[in-house]
Amino acid sequence: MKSINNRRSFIQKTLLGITSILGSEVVFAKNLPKNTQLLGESAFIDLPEGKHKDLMLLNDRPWNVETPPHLLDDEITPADKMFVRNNGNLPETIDVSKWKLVIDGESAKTIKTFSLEDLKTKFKTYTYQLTLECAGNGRYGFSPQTSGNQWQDGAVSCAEWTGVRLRDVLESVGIKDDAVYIGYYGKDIHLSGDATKSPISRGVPMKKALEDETLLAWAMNGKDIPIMHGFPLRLVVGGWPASVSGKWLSKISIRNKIHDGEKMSGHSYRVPEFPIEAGGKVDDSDLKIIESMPVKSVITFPKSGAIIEENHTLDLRGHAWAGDFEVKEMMVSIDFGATWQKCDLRKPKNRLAWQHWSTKISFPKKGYYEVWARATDANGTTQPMVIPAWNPGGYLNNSCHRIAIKIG
Ligand SMILES: Nc1nc2c(c(=O)[nH]1)N[C@H]1C(S)=C(S)[C@@H](COP(=O)(O)O)O[C@H]1N2
Ligand SMILES: [Mo]
Repeated sequence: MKSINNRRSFIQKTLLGITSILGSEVVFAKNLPKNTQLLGESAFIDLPEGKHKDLMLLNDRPWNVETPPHLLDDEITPADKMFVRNNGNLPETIDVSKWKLVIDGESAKTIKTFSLEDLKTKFKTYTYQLTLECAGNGRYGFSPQTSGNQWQDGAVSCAEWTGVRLRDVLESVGIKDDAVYIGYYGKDIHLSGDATKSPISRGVPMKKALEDETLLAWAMNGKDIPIMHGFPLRLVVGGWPASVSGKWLSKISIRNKIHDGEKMSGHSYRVPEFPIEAGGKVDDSDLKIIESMPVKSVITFPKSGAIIEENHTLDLRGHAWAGDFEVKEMMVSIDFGATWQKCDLRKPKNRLAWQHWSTKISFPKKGYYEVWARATDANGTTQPMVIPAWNPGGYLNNSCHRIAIKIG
């Protein structure tokens, strides 16, 4: 049995603003300009246990931590460098021997309950590398700013997940012909503490739920899933907003309609059907649920700000991914997009895994440069160089990743 230390925020806030940090009075709090965060808000708070010290803390209640791009350099993201996005508090205690997964719903032929042992012994086990990107990754780029965590470039991971196919388990329960969607429920706790509320309960259409790579996973990178990432059981759905990959999984409902759980409506994970002006309003009925994530890439080496000797060839590398699709071409530019050079691009280990790219570049003379990276998917869709369509939730910013380089 694991008991979990649910950290409390050290920041005391009132309607007027922040009054204390770590129990210390903010003496000149009344002079702090509106909407200004104190530097100290994150400086005194430790990252969650086991996380690399250079991850960036966005929030501690709930935990939201992102990975700077240069720490995404591993081919398979290790646990200590994996971003964390929690909508609620961690489950209080986790007893693996008593953990149950319930399958129910209007479109389930019966209701069945599985222990972890049942899942491990009654079904075939599969391992896949799966890319999980938060739909809000890149939100910091939108102007006007939208509410939510201001993720920069690092709310993405690709780990190796092991478990059983959701399809095999759902078929053993029986799926009625009118099934439309699945919805997940996890054991994390709503921020209000209200046990009747779920912090998040999302899902996917049956077609995605029944894909080979959609897993009920109990292992990540060959070990138990870390507590932060959903121990002991997680739904893992690669290529779609990571919010559909339910952590601390306790129930899946087979629904006869689009799942109506928490964060399936309003501005949550939905974008306008048609382009709107930045900062504009949009009717609820004109918002559609985000499905496959758009084509994107990241430069993981070198770190932005590297200073390189003149006449030295630079080895560049990173990853690229494109939701349900493969990436077919990877290019970089050192002249702000005027010309592009093609990179070596590897095939994915399996469908829905990110792809590794690399290249060597040389620079004409000393000075300041930026390297811009741009991926194109199998449909011919390319990453935009500027921030794409503004939307009220600040989702799907897949503009080119840029790093700064100085030569000489
Ligand atoms: N039960 C539960 N599952 C969840 C969440 C959550 O808050 N609770 N957050 C979701 C969101 S929005 C994202 S982006 C991913 C983050 O996965 P990670 O923290 O393992 O990187 O988990 C998803 N699954
Ligand atoms: Mo997310």
